Amino acid sequence: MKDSAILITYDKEDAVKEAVALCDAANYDIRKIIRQKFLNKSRYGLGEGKVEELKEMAQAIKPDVIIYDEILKPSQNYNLASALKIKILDRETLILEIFERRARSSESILQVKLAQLRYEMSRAKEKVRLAKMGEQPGFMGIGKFEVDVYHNDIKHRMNSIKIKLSKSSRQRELHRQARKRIGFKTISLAGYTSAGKTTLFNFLTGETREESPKLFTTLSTTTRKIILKDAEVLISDTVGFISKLPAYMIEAFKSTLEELVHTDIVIVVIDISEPVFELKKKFRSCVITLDEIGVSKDRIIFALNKSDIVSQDVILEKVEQIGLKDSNKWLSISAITGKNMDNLKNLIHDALENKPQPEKTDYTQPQIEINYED
Ligand SMILES: Nc1nc2c(ncn2[C@@H]2O[C@H](COP(=O)(O)OP(=O)(O)O)[C@@H](O)[C@H]2O)c(=O)[nH]1
Ligand SMILES: [Mg+2]
Repeated sequence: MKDSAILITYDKEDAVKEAVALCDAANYDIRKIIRQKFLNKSRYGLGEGKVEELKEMAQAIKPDVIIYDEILKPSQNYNLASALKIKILDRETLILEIFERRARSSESILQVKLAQLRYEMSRAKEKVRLAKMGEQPGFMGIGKFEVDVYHNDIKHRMNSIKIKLSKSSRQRELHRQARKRIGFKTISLAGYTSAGKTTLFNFLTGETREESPKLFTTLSTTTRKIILKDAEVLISDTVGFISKLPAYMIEAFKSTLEELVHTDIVIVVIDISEPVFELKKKFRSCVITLDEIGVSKDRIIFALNKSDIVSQDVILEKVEQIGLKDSNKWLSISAITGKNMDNLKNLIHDALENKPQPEKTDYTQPQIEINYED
């Protein structure tokens, strides 16, 4: 059973779509969406009138959580939670929950834990201040802690995770995971949130209605077996790239992408209906990140999705602008109408057949920093 949620986000179509896709990735069932021109009004993150409205709405809907698609200060979170008597998740907590759900290897679990502690650390001071003011006794269970004790405790936990990480066995686990899949070629869907990965996944898996074999359910809840031109292949939906990702989450994010390293083909799903500026930025960040984690270029296919709402001329123009013009590894598709799906399958099939030997990549090398923030 999914937990239910009321989602508060911006009054912009793209923001709503992204927020909905994030809630979906975290497995929340959205019962209601509140759109706001501005988020982060001082006391509650919302205007007081809106809070009253939300109170009534929450009484009727009784959601398990309220998801607030922005960062909330501890005081705002506390005020809103007290007013509504419901757990509040801000955008960063939501993203961390998604990573937590997706983390599989011990390294990935540690990376996510580390990011969660960083989140806590950045809020520790204010939490302690709130607790000390006596206004919020026992707030978040830290009322009895002194600021230094609390800080040191988080620091201590972070350090012990860092030590474990330095000894972790990512390579070994990845190989073990790869061995489990032996006998099957694998395809993974990557790309930004709301590009249409899940829609494409459902289209491709819905066609054959092949049940996931028991063996693979332990690998991932989002991996299924499909028939691709008479061959059985495994296809996985992945966590996806997230725009406005805070810098401290980047390692945790990358660790959730590790399954891509041993996938035969990565389909990067791109929302071609987005403005060129966004498109370029996202395209670049996908390509760089995949390269960093060790996915070689010849294993990537670009699926330019949502072509049902963009004219062919515009698509070609955008293809040129993102620098894909001379590549034969892209295709415009529509996961909704099914446009070009047979061609996509052919392209995947051919890529699987001609799959070159995996390149040797040293994953232990430090990686170049890139800025994922907008
Ligand atoms: N017009 C159009 N919308 C699409 C297409 N594929 C997905 N969408 C919409 O884009 C939004 C995000 O899709 P989703 O599959 O959840 O994206 P994900 O975050 O990448 O898994 C949803 O509202 C989909 O209905 C497409 O081919 N055409
Ligand atoms: Mg999805």
